[in-house]
Amino acid sequence: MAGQGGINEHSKDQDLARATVEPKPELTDNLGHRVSDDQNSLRVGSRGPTLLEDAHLREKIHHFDHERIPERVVHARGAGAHGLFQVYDTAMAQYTMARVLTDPALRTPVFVRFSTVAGSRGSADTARDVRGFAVKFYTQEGNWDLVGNNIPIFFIQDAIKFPDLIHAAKPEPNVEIPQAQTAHDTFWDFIAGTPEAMHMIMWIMSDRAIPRAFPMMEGFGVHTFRLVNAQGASHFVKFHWKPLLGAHSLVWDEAQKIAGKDPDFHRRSLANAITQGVYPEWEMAVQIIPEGEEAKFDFDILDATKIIPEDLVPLRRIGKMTLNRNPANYFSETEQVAFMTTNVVPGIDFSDDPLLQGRNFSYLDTQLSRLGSPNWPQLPINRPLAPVSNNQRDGHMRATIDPGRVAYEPNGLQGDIPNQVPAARGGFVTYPERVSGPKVRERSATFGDHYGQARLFWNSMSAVEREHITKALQFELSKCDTRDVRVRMLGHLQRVNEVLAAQVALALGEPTHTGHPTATPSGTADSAAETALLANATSPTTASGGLQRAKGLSLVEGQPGSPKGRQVAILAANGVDAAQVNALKKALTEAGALGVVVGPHLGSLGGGVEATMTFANTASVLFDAVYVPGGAGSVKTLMQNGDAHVFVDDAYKHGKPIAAVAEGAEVLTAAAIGQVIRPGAAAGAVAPSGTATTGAEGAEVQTLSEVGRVNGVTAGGASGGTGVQQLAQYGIIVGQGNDLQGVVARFLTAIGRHRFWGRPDVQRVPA
Ligand code: HDE
Repeated sequence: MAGQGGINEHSKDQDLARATVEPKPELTDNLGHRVSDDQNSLRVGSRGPTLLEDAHLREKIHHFDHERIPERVVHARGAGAHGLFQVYDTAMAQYTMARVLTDPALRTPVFVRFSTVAGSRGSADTARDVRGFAVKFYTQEGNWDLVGNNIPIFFIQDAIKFPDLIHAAKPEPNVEIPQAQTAHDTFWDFIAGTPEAMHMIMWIMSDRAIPRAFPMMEGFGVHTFRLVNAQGASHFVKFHWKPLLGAHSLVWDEAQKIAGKDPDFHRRSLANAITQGVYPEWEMAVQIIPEGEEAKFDFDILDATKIIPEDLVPLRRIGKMTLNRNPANYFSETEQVAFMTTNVVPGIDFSDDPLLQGRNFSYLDTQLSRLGSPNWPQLPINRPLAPVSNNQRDGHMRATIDPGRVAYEPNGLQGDIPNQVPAARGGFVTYPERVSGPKVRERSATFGDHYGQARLFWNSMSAVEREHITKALQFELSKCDTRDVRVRMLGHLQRVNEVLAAQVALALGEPTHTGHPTATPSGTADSAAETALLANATSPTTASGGLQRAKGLSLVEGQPGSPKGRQVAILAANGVDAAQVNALKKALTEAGALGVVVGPHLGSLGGGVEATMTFANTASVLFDAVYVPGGAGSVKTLMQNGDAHVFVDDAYKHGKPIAAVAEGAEVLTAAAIGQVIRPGAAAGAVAPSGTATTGAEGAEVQTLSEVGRVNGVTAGGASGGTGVQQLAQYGIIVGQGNDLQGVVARFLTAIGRHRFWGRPDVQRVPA
């Protein structure tokens, strides 16, 4: 149904269709001349020089020479999608007059662009970085851009430091190394001198900075904005996006490997999800703070380095965004889209957050430099659905024809139109905030606490998440060449948490300053001993509203537990048991997930099973789980295939669910993990819940080869023996062909849990 103003969810698609040109049978140049020869340039004789007269050659190469525009100075690497947003009800009308947030009949078209920040346009998707999460709503009152990130805070408090931050994070200017990484001297040198960044450092060293997929990321408007209702009353607001698939992450070893195996991992999976009809969805949530109540917090709501904990101001879920169409042309849509924080509609306004204020200058400026003309709002992806009418004319690449001799106001010749629109008829009026004070270059004392919320975030993490932050810092700082930079950072970490600082110090070969026990840092896998130490390592908070922990920060909290959106590798070769393949594929499809058969070659593996990927063209890290069906011939081939072993070893190491049916379990036994799960070996491991234990539970774990035996003994039993149950706790599902439905059901439940941390002896897996 068309909403008021005639805009509905299809309106932007129809608008873009007007600019879309389908290929036609006859080749022409750009001015419509039909081309008879597109193979040979015009030359004197067949071996002679080329003629200047060859207008076709010149035009073709002229266009090619100018096909690039400057990439974004930040957020250069991105992927976009179209969709719609709809609020649930009229409840927000008490806070805002923005129709997009108050009229549940409106299905407002949106274009969303996700991005990394530091890397160039061709960099890998899985770099450790903040992700941009920019939403353009094409509302009947003009475009509203919510240009946010997947982390709710930022590195700096004042826009004046942004160029410094970005210069430090980008490749070092003398050698342009390293690409899309913060693990280098200049970034950490800047951070070591910027204590206000410490809260953000905790977030970007956490799993949030290596998301599994764009649709599995939260989004945040970051700044405090302002809502204004029809009576002119104002409330402060924070915007959030909550993914319906839950928020999930990669592990660092995996993220690095994906960067090589498929640098387009996130971009590809977004496009595939939409093609498959598994449409990414987020609920919009808001935190509302009545004007006048902002002073009750022991932090400043204008300080973008602080969250407002959900425990203090609850989230209200007010509407849903669905992405359901891929762009037709990357350049025209995803590359040319121009977001601006200043794009707001009546009912939404700014706060005095100095970072937001600075952004409000920047985005207009950057569009000119990237798109080259003040007429960039006329580009199809940027032009609003709301009507445009003003006295602006001319400029490079003006696309409209604005008739008549009147291009000024006031005028009598044209009846003084276009004319101003009073607020009562929808004209935007800035909220008349009362401000006064001396002109100063000063930061408010209320912005002064730089460590309190860093500790709140740290405290709110599970043991495994603390381990991941610790390992990320060990990695990043160990890549800094300059010792002084490393040591200065240790000083800051000491103020966040002593045990954290000590563990990072050990990895850097520096003395620890703690009376706590320490554990020797390990390699690429989680260290059970380190995780156990970190489990109890908390620090007293400040600037956190009296909270020691806050809701909604840990990624292990409140996730939906559905396998939707996941991709499972089915390892198979000729002779695979087709029924076992089909049972899983069917169950996955019904759950909105995908099973992909990976074989030694593409095509038929017998019994109607088709391999669509090969051991050479894909890898374990590109999947969420691994399944090994039986079939004697298939299993025999896989047992001798080192790539199949790496598939299950990597999956084990990265905490991913693994399932094997019948003889399929022998592939697990033949891989390195067949050697690492043994009685007693799990002492000191972390139980699947993420809490540290010392062994008793783990000690019962059977070796995988014993599991194979148990399976044999209990063939026909529903769940096998103790060993099978123990393994299931670690997300390893084994069973017989006659319990196929049971295996599949348990596997899907395990996939819904995403990861199983604290598997025994994970450090020994050479993946
Ligand atoms: Fe941006 N930022 N930013 N930023 N930002 C840009 O605008 C800037 C900041 C964010 O997908 C640029 O069109 C300044 C915070 C996203 O096209 C530029 C400051 C947040 C995107 C710019 C910030 C963001 C950008 C580069 C400090 C999270 C990508 C190209 C005051 C709330 C949008 C462009 C897209 C892009 C400036 C800080 C998010 C240069 C000066 C904080 C998601 O204008």
